[in-house]
Amino acid sequence: MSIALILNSGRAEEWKAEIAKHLPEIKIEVYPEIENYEEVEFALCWKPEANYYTYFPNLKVIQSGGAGIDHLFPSDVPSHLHICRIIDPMLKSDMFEHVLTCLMHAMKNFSVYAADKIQEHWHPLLYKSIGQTSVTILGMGEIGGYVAEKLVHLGFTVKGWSNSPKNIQGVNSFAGTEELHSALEDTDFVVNILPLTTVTKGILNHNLFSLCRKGAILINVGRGEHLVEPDLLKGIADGQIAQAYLDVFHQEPLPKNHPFWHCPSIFITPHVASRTNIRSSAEQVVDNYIRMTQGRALLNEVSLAKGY
Ligand code: NDP
Ligand code: OXD
Repeated sequence: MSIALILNSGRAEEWKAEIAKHLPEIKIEVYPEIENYEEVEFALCWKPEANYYTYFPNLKVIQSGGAGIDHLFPSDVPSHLHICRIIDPMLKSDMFEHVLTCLMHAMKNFSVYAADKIQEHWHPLLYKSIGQTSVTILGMGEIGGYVAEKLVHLGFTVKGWSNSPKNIQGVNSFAGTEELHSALEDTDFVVNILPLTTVTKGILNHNLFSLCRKGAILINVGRGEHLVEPDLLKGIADGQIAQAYLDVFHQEPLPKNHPFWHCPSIFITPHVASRTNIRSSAEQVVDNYIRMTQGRALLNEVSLAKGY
């Protein structure tokens, strides 16, 4: 039995060293340097190539190296394989810090002052305080629910939207397509932390923007394919969306000549909102490997039917 690491993240050696600390007697190989494909029962993957799961005839468990599993081609994976993902406190707290940074950057006009500095222009603006600011979070799962809770503690007005209603103190919960309108109306910021599924693909589009207050600000930390890019550019041109903070893109790295690079109202971070902390996440990966060998229930398994 062996573990294959199929990681297009440049972090394979780091993962290998951390897993080996817990499983010193197990063979851990970095794809494509696999001695015997038949020995592999467990694969830790990040953005593998299509059909990767067909290379290993005895594969049982596909473990995502992150929270999302959209990069694993879940709709193609045969149903006898199990897909698991990372749920880790560091993923949640780092995401909260990233979202808070975007919120405060916008509320306190820092991008305007950066431009003013180049012009040596002294021009005080009105700013928003936390108590005057409302945020809607799309996706109230492990990460979105945590971010919502922390923002409420800071004094933001928070609404959350998910498939099923949530009961988080201070958060106004909305569920399902029929309540999307209520979740979005009269909110200053829309933060997308949904998983990418066949249902959520393209959800950040013209229709959704038109449900928002004019001048709302979008923060997308979910996936690039949630966003219909031309609709955002049009929304910004029309003033419906005032600014967008984007961490994820259809194509990563964002291509050199992409219009987002040149739009002053779009702020770009290179998919760094919350990176998997390998040290704090390795234990659950190791635990899942052991559970698989013992035929026990796996941790953080996703539903192939739901796609998340
Ligand atoms: P979870 O699976 O825990 O939560 C998903 C949430 O989305 C749930 O609340 C779920 O509702 C809701 N949801 C799913 N589909 C729909 C739908 N069609 N309509 C309404 N709500 C829906 O995921 P995590 O919180 O762990 O992670 C979310 C995503 O964040 C990841 O999939 C990944 O794409 C992204 N991410 C991005 C990172 C970055 O650095 N940019 C880092 C980490 C994650 P319900 O609760 O009712 O099931
Ligand atoms: C994740 C990510 O899904 O980093 O964990 O995007």
